[in-house]
Amino acid sequence: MGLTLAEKIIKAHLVNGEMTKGTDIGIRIDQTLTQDATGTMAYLEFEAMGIDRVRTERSVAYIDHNTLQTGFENADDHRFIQTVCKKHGIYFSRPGNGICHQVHLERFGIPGKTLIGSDSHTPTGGGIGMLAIGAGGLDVAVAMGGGEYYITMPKIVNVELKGELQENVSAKDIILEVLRIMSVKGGVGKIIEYTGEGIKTLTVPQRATITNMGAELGATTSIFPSDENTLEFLKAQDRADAYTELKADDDAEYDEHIVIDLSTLKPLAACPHSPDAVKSVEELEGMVVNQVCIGSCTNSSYTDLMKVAHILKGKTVADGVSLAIAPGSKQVLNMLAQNGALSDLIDAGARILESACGPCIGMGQSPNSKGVSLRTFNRNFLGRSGTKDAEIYLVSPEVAAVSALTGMMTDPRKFADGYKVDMPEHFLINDNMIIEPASVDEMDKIEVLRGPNIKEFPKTTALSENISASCSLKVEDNITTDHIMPAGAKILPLRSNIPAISEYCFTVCDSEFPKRAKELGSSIIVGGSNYGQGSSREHAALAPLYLGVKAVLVKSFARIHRANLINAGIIPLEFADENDYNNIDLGDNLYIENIRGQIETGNGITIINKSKNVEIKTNCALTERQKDIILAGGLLNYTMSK
Ligand code: MIC
Ligand code: SF4
Repeated sequence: MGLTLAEKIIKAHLVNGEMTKGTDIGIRIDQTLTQDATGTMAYLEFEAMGIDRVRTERSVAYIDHNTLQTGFENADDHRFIQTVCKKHGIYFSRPGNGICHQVHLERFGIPGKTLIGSDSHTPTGGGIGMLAIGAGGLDVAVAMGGGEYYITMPKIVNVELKGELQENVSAKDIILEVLRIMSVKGGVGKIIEYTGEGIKTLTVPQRATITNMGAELGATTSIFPSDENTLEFLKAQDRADAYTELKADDDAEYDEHIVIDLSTLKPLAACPHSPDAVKSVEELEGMVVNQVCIGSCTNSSYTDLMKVAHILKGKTVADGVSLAIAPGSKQVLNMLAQNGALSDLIDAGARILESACGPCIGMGQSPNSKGVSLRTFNRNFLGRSGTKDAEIYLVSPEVAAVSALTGMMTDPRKFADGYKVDMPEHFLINDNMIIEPASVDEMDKIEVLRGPNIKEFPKTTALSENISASCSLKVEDNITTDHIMPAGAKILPLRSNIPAISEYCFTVCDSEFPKRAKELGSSIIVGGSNYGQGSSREHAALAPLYLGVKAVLVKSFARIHRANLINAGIIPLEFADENDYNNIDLGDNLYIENIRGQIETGNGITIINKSKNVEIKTNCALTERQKDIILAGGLLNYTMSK
């Protein structure tokens, strides 16, 4: 039987386990990336491991999230990351150089290599045929130290693309269609592999839009073959030597098969507050729009913005609309500047932002009260924009641009005029904003500079014999990491200060939670299905850890968050019978006897709800390695003991 492309890359990197679906495997990691909001923690963890020099082929740190700098915190963190990188062998992409995923695709991505990044949209690299996976900071720190990365051997879903997109229907509409079909939890435990005649019509930036937003499916990653379009892209980035042709075997077998006919696809939008609440733009047409934001790691490529510039050229943004545009990288912004397209954007009334995440993570540009905002981004979770009652719709750059002109949701096919953006033969290349690490001889001379906001990684102890805890919070299905550990301009600067950031934990759902959890001392959180979807932020595990949370008991977990809980030493439990969700209430006294023994035996864990006098059976499927991590009190303790 032949192999899928993902299986081929896994096979070439397998260091532990066997490629049996559903079992744990350890893979060798060639490249890592971090961004600044998760990076400070990742490098503190790397330092704690006491390894001098990264052992990957390439590790890169990007500054792109915390760029608002309303106080000293972000700038101090940037300086810490810059110096730590210089010392330990990591390339440093300076603020202003662009969003990690966009820049990594342009300058570092290599087909067939493995990449993990402390950001959930790392699968963007699947657009050039990398096996690129989002992970928690600790996993990235371990990989930088040469350790393997553990995942559950995923099922492989084949999405076969047929035909060609109509004018002004775009790659964003393809991934929105996949989200409509599969939902935000449909990808858990799966890799999405794109094949079919239709992929030949898609450029690397278009493919990267699709693999990027595959994160919203909950998938382990998404991947396209590496073919002539990949070569064309790499050549234009002066990196033709990075190219290898890669594709699935003709007789590869997939676990699921989905066919999408590109020629019949229509412009789509994800409605508030979930990326899978997809409707056609036709259905929403005429809805008044207050704000339009174009950018983010999903849709800020040169070709996306050239299309936007063409639509806006010579026109003016509607009276009631504020239009913000953040080009994805310095390369993109500078190319627009040199060919005059930037002038078209400015002239039409766009507010040009720096090349960074910006409004996507609530770093400015929050909409007005109850405002309708169309965004080319990938997430529209409640409150993420910074305005809790705003209505965020996720759309393509084409929908965004035409709607900015009309002031209402508009189908861009009405604006079709035959214009097609050509892929540039040469991108503008200048890597002067990427700082190389010091040589091995020089590294000892580098002093790592730490600001007062940088506090140590919370220390943990080995797991106790019994757990006596109260239910400190009960939440519903589809809780995102933006609920657990909100971001935004006010809270993000505290990412390197766990005691301070913990004060905001779960405050979107319940403003009393941090205080209550601290008072209880030892507690358990209860939740529904797909708990922890969204970001890779390990702060969504570290803050609960700091507040005394010992276990999280839910109907089901999202992949990265579950791994982060284990890494933090918090026990991830799933109801054996989902009806037992109704047998626990806020404040109930819960008791787990001989928790260490129950974990070691691996037959599930029984919780006694003393307040209701009932026994609740839970599943806790841990691999031997994960058991050891939990028993040791987290991955850092476990790694250091080895
Ligand atoms: C996001 O899009 O939610 C983020 C901000 O990029 C996160 C990382 C973080 O929380 O720092 C992600 O996607 O992993
Ligand atoms: Fe940045 Fe938004 Fe992409 Fe996250 S999703 S990396 S915040 S642009």
